[in-house]
Amino acid sequence: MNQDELKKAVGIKSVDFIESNTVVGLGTGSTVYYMIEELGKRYQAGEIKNIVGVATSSRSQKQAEGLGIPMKDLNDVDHIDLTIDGADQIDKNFQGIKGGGAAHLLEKMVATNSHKNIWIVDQSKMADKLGSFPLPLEVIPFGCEKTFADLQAEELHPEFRLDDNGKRVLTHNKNYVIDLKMGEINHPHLLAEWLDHQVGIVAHGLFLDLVNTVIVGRDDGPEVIK
Ligand code: ABF
Repeated sequence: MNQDELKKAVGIKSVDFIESNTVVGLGTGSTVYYMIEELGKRYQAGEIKNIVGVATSSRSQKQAEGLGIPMKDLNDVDHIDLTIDGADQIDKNFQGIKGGGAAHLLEKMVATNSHKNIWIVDQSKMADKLGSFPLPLEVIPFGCEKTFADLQAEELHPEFRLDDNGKRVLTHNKNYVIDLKMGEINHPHLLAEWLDHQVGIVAHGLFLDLVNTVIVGRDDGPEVIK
């Protein structure tokens, strides 16, 4: 199967884990796209009833609304029962890097307010160690050049993420994205701790100790791990 077929297979499989009468966090990305399509199909068929979705991006919000899935803001739900999201890289300890789609701040807000998290990925996302995928940061524009210089001083190899026109990408919250192209991350928890204390950094893409189940797209079918 090609990568898109692997993504579709895990997206469809993940909907098996969504129960009626629950609040579902809807992630962002090309694999999640297939999950939302399948969820919409099963919701419209009455196979899954009485759900509320909480989206991690306007893209997912619009897709779910278009399928008739009732949606609420994170502030308007008591909690989220299950969030299904994609990931950019997952290591052997099921730690993850997210944010390739620049939605990692909202994704982390939803994930940390969810009772359970499932990641759906094609097999290319699995790695022994994190870091070969650049680590995304969301940084406030105010003083961002100072933030950038501090990251350089730590030899974290920062780069502002640019769009096709060479302009700095803006997130949902009108912040910039800096990607750290530092190679293998040997101590993700230590790095996360340091990043969490840099005042200009709103969020980073290290999602540690958050996922309960990973569904990996394999040629012989989706593999459910954990
Ligand atoms: C999302 O999933 C983002 O964090 C990440 O960039 C994206 C990657 O998944 P896909 O390959 O499915 O687009 O949650």
